[in-house]
Amino acid sequence: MKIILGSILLHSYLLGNESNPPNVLLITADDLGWDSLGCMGNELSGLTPHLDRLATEGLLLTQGFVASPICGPSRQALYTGRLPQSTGMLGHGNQPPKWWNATRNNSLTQSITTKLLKNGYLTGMIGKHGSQWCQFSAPPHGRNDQTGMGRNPEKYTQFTKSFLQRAKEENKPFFLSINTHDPHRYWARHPSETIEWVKNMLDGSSWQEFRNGKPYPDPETTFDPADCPIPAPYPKEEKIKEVLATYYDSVNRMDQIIGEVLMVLEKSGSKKNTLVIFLSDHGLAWDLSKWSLYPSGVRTPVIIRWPSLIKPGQIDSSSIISVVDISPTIAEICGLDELVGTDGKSFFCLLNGKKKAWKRSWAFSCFNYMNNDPKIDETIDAYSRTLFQKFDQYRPSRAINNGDFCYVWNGWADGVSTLPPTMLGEFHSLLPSLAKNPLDVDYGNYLQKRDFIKYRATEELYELSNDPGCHKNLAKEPQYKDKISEFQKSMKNILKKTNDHELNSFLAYTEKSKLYAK
Ligand SMILES: [Ca+2]
Repeated sequence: MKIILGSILLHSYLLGNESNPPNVLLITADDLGWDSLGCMGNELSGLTPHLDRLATEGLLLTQGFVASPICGPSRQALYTGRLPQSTGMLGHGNQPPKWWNATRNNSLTQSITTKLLKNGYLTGMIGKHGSQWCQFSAPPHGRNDQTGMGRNPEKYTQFTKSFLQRAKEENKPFFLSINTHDPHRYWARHPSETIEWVKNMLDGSSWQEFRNGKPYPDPETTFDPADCPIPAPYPKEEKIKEVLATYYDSVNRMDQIIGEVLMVLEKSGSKKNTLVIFLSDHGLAWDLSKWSLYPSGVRTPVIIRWPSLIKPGQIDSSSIISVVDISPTIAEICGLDELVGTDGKSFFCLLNGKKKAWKRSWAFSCFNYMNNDPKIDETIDAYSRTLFQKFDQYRPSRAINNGDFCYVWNGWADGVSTLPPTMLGEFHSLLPSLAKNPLDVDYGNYLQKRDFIKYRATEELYELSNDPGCHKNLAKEPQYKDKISEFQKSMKNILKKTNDHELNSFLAYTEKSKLYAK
């Protein structure tokens, strides 16, 4: 009762004389690196004009972290406010795994979309999926033919227009989730982005052809590779710039889609009382980013605009937020009671100028599965600490990021096990040819890096102020002993609190490492 009353009071306070509850427009990018926006410091001219403008109209939080560097679990955490170990949504394929279901259940998990729907909101979605707990007022527009494979601005504009119109006709506040597939691979004009591939993706559906014969236009930009910044994990090589130019073209097409959707919102007259939130689901689709727990894999900008409350032009570069905080924040702003079992908390205080009240000092992220094969899943009845040895798609890693340091524990990295081929991407395959004549003399040995990507180290620590690309692992350096203990303690706490299945394995590792230290 107390909570409900609190919500109502807060609601009235928030809205002042405004009698309508706020609308929510949640926008996600797919596989967008944290530093690939102009407002995040990317110097490529004309890259993301619409998102840069959105940031100037509201608050840019530069230290956001997703729960997992892979689509499925990252998006599940966004909508439920729960970490993967709490929902059992540990990766792609069969989820939760049979062994997870044997000891835990997720029957209490809630999603923000379902809660809003039950509280009178019109809820909708276009593009990449939400969560099994997400209910919408109408089936989500998720199919490739409905979105032009997530790359056709026109499809997004039309959908948004008719959705906002419906909200007006039904006199309801709305929650709309807009999800672009850009800049997910294939990046623009990739040789594998053939009409055959498109046909396969469209699964027999017909489409209206653009000039390129595809159901979406080529990006309006063709960035010059010479101008393209190289993110910190990668060597300064011409070949890297060449490939990344096509990524940046795809980033620009993503920005175009978002710009058009924001224009529809503005024209509808709902801009002032609509909370707009933008974030990425994880980093760009290369080794050391996607599938990795370094900032390049899990850090995301979070842009929030809400003219009714948020002062424009704010940049907050110090507050750490986790993706699991987003749904609790939406719930508070919309006057709902709290989501059950959430691992996050509302950061409303960061929006109304009461920053001191925000207590989060680090964010937890994890990786579990690439793809859990149903047939193999059927054969595994119980979790064991050696599961990763039996099944190369299970590669448990845990991380804590606090903006200054990145701490990673790879439970599978025993010096023998490797990442599966499905988690070795284009950068890994480029390295041998680059190694023949390496141009970046400061980068280190390219072939050693290739091995590192494949095998990793059990424990990793990076000091980001002088090593933003996470190249120098400090975990075994004596002067970082206290820092390591501090991170191990925080890790133990979060694994215990969330009943993480890898807790005992982590405890065994820390005990063993203590013995070695003696
Ligand atoms: Ca993704």
